[in-house]
Amino acid sequence: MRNMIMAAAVLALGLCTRAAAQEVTLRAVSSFAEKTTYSRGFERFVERVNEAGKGVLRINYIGGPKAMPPFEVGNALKNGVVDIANVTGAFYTNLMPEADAWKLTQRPMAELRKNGGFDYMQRLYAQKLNAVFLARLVDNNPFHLYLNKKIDKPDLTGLKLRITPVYRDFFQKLGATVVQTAPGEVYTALERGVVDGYGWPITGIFDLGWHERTKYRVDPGFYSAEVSVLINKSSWDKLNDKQKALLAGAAAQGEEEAVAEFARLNAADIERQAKAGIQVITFEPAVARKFYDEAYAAGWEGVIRQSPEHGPTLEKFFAR
Ligand code: 173
Repeated sequence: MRNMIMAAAVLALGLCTRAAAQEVTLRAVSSFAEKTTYSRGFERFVERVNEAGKGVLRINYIGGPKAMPPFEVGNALKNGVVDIANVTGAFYTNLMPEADAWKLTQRPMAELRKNGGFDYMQRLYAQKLNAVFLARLVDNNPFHLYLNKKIDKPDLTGLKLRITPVYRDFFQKLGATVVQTAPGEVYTALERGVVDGYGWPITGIFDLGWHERTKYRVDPGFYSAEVSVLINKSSWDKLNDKQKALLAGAAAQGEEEAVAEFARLNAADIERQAKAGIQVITFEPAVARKFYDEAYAAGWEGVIRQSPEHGPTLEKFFAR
């Protein structure tokens, strides 16, 4: 009898160890088109995890907006329809309006991870998105206004612009009429003249051919684009320490690389835009300064209006 119990115990232990050692597969989507600027950092993250994670953990990258509409990615992540998402805060403001505040950070992520700002957001991700924020893979990458009609001052009255929540408050404050679309609809909107321009970061307008339909870029840029890798909280909690360390390691590496990577990409696309004949609209220094400051003022007003509870605290952590 004693031997049988011992044998059963050994067997059970063996099964447990084997279960714990089994490779886990996580389903992932990106809210940006595959192999374009805002998916590349994430695709590098996936490659690193899958390379280092053989036999331990595998990310099954299902794809971009062809697999799932960008504005539905937050919901799919929250509900566990996918385990991992590459997505920007503006695409899930319906679930977590505070996520759009990442665009307003004026401090590096390394500092936010120390000053309490990151931890504050991480709690909101758990509460509102049932998610864990792993890494910001896009940073140091300003947004711009791109136009097909010339302006000589920061007055957007009479212009119809393509937006996401990133630009809404700012462009409206300057008098624009706005229409929200996913990135995948921008080309057609420009082609048909449905919009006179659009908001987008300094990089990536070549990915979907928008340079063919863009006459002007307005300088200066404003804010700092954010795209991050998130994981469903239940999926995360089920992982063992080794699996968690694998994801956290690749995430940390990606976040560390973002600032320098985008410094390089920004410079390259500024040059490429000039070569493509896109003209730069600038304002005199005092007007440019006001334009820039108004962007932040409108941005924070918007965040605080949508989240009176958390907006003011986020401003203290994020702003300079
Ligand atoms: O313009 C957008 O679609 C948008 O909000 C965004 C955010 C981060 C990176 C690129 C685009």
